[in-house]
Formats: sequence, structure tokens, C-alpha cells
Amino acid sequence: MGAGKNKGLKQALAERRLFTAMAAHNPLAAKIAQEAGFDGIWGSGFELSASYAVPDANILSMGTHLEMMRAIAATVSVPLIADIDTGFGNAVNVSYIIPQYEAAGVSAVVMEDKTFPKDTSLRADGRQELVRVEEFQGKVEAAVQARQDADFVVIARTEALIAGLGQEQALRRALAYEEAGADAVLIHSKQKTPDEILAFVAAWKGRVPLVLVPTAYPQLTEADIAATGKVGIVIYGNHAIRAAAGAMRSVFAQIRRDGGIQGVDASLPSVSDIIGWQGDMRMRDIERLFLR
Ligand code: SPV
Ligand code: MG
Repeated sequence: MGAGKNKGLKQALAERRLFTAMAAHNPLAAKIAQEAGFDGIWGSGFELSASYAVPDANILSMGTHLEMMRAIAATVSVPLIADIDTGFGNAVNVSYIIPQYEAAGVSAVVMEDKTFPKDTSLRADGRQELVRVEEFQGKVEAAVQARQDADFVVIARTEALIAGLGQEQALRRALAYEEAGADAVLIHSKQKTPDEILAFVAAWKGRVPLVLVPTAYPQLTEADIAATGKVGIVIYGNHAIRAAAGAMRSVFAQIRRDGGIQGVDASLPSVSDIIGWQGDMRMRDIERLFLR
């Protein structure tokens, strides 16, 4: 199953079909994203951290993230792209964690060129410090060498634009990571318009596809992104947790306002909807076959 998912993602990249990945912080969110028609799931560090109500700054352990990736991969049939932040250390750590993520059923990892511990990218005035290019090339090479399945995708992410280092540095880093063996390069921007990212995409002369996370510039549509011909994956980085948090905030407030649940019940997914997402059909099959 894992190998088939890996091949699916690898093939989408090879064919330059735009692959859409929605963030998830748990298997239920991943299942709902799959049902909505996304091609894959983004195992977001930001979402998982937010679901624990802690900053996205390597506060959670690698084990906590890995176990959530295992649970998500076991639940959905679409490829899962794991956000491994900076790789939880240096190239030695990367060599050890890649086989663990692969064994957990993940089809791709995204690793970023910031120092450990990281700070989240979209935080105002965040601490954005990058490691040396050569050091990160070593980490990418370690990831590529550590994979068991050749179709397991290694995505290198440069935070050069996030760190305010400019286009030249961003392009230099992206090319260096491609040279180190990355299958794709994620370029992130926190500008509120797509200009910065589109300038990078236009200047990109590398062979591998790019990956975009348009959180800060939501006006850029999938059609716009596909039209560049250079982007393989679009990641919606935090829309599951924001949707969930927003819905909880408004429903909880209404219950307090109304003094009961009478006003919210009809608009919520039913209890049977939830039981369905819990895999009720499968349990009924098991009951029918084995409970005597
Ligand atoms: C995440 O979702 O954890 C990401 C994307 O890495 S961002 O939060 O925009 O950095
Ligand atoms: Mg992240």
C-alpha cells in the first residue's frame, strides 16, 4: 500500500500534474480532506502543534509527529507528505528518521533549511536563521540515501525568502538542494501578494518541480499555479485546524448565548456522520463475520 502511494505521488510529479495536498492534524481531518477530493495530505507541524496548543517551534517531539503520521497514513489511501521541520537535528538524525517515516507509511518528507530548534515561518518577527548551504546539502543527501523505496519523495525547502535573504540567495539554495538530490523544492514566502513567489518561479531554471504553500497570498489560485508549468505540489498549510478552530469557536459561543444546544444541533455533522468517519462499515463487517 505504501509503495503504491509513493509511486502515485512520484508519477504526479513526473507528469507535472498539479498535486493538491490539504493539511491534517489527525486521521479524522485527513479522512475528511480525502473525501473532499484532495490528492494527498500534508502532515503539518504547524497544525499538530496548534492542536496541542503549543508553538510550532520544535516543542513537540519527533516521536509525537511520527506517531500521528502513522495514524494518518493508516487511515487514508492518498499519499501523505510529512513535514519533518529541520529533520530534528543534523544529517545523522536525518539518516535515522527517514526509514522511520517511510515505515510509518509516509510517501514524502519536506525538510527545511532552518537551524534547530526552528521557529514557525509565518509568525510576525519570528527567528529565521538558516544553516549553511553545504550543511543542508548533506542533510538532503542523507535523506535521499536513507530511503528504502526509490519512489519515496524527498522535498527540500528553502526559507531564504522567509528569512528576508532575497531572490538570489533563494535561487542559489534551491539549485544547491536540487544538486544534492532533492526530488522537488519547496519555496515559501510570507508576502501578502504572490509577486515574490511568482518572481522566484519565473526565475527558476532547475529541473525539479517546485512546491508552494500559498497561505500568505491566498489570491493565487490552482489555475494560476498550474499555468506556471513549474509547480508540482500546492500545499494548503493550515486550513484544517483553522476550519476546526473557527467552527468550535462559533458553535461554543452560540451554545453559551442560547443557554443550550438547541440552536446548533441541526447545523452540525450528525452523530451518525461521526460514527461513519470512525469506520462503522468495517466494524459491522467484522461483527458479521466473527461475532458468534
Ligand atoms: C506547516 O504547515 O507546518 C508548514 C507550513 O510548515 S507553514 O506553517 O506555513 O510554515
Ligand atoms: Mg511546518
